[in-house]
Amino acid sequence: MKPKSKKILRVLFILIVFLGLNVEGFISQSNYEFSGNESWFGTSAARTLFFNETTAYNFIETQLSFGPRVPGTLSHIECADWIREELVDITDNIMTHNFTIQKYSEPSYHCQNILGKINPAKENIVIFGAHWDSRNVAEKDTENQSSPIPGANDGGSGVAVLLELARVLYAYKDELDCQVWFLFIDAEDQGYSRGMYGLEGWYWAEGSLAFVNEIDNYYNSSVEIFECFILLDMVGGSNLQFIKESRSDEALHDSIFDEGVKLGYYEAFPSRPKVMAITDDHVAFDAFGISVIDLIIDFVEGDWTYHHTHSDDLSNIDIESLLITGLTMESFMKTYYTLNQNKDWRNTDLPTSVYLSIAVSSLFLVGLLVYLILKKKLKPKSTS
Ligand code: 1BN
Ligand code: ZN
Repeated sequence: MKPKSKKILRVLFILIVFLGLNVEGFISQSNYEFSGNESWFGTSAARTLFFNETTAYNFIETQLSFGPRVPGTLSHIECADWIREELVDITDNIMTHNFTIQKYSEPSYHCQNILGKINPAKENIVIFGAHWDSRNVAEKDTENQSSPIPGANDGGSGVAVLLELARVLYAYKDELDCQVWFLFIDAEDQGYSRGMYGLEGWYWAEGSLAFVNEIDNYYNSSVEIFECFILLDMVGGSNLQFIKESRSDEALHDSIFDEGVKLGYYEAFPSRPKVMAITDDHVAFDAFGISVIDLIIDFVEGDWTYHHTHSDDLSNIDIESLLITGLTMESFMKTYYTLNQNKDWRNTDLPTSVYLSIAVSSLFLVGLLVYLILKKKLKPKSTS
């Protein structure tokens, strides 16, 4: 091969490698596939988000000020009225789903699911849900097991994040390409555990079941489509670490965890989360055919040990956990619902970045092949 041809080939080879590495680098950066400690990125990305953790914390405080939100109590009615009042300025319309629960010869209880809608004229619907009732017993405490718990985390935190999320999303609702429902679910937390019912004979998640049974009264099934149901339960405790709830949709789970990691929240959204099946408000929505996720901690063996005890109070709320959850939810909405990127969460296609990486790698291999062929062809024939 002539020295000039050799030089051209060498330059060509270096160019191919350089281009390949750069495009790969750009792709992994644009998808935030970081490794190691990248918290600087979390700080800068978070600046474009508006979720305020102090506002959310104050929402928990207000709920606790009513007393335990147990169906059949005045505190329960007062809290429902307060949620509706809060929704007036941060949603476009508010509906109440009234229902009753009556078991055996027990009294009948009036319950209410409260729904606040943003952008009700849009076609696709994202639902954020949280239960707002609190448990009537403390079966996991060593004392006063028959009296109700404060429910700061179990109940209070989900409601608080939903209200603050509604406030921030409402402010830029015109940029969203979907409806957002904020569903405050009653009667979730009175089921049977360790020999005790919250309210005699009640199942877990009665409120979501009642709502889904009558969901046709809240949307027009011929023009509106459900995107997903995102349940927040116990999102405000210290040492926040979410699990992979096994009924949750894989694609939705992965996208939400990726969103958290993108913001630098590696501990809250671990790469290998514990897998657990939890009976919660997402079950009824899943059975209805909506993609769901239950964003929840391991309340059985995890680090937050106050579940269904009297210590589920403000002293065991970590304001940072409210921020982590709120920012991740807001970021998720910005990523998937501001650019007409509505996604089919049940379709578990590989992410675009994977296809792009494959395309770039193929390009690199083709280039390498061309180089090797040309090198062989241009090689001067041996004269001996
Ligand atoms: C989850 C959070 N649950 C109540 N609050 C449901 C549940 C609790 C189901 C304990 C089984 C046992
Ligand atoms: Zn509970």
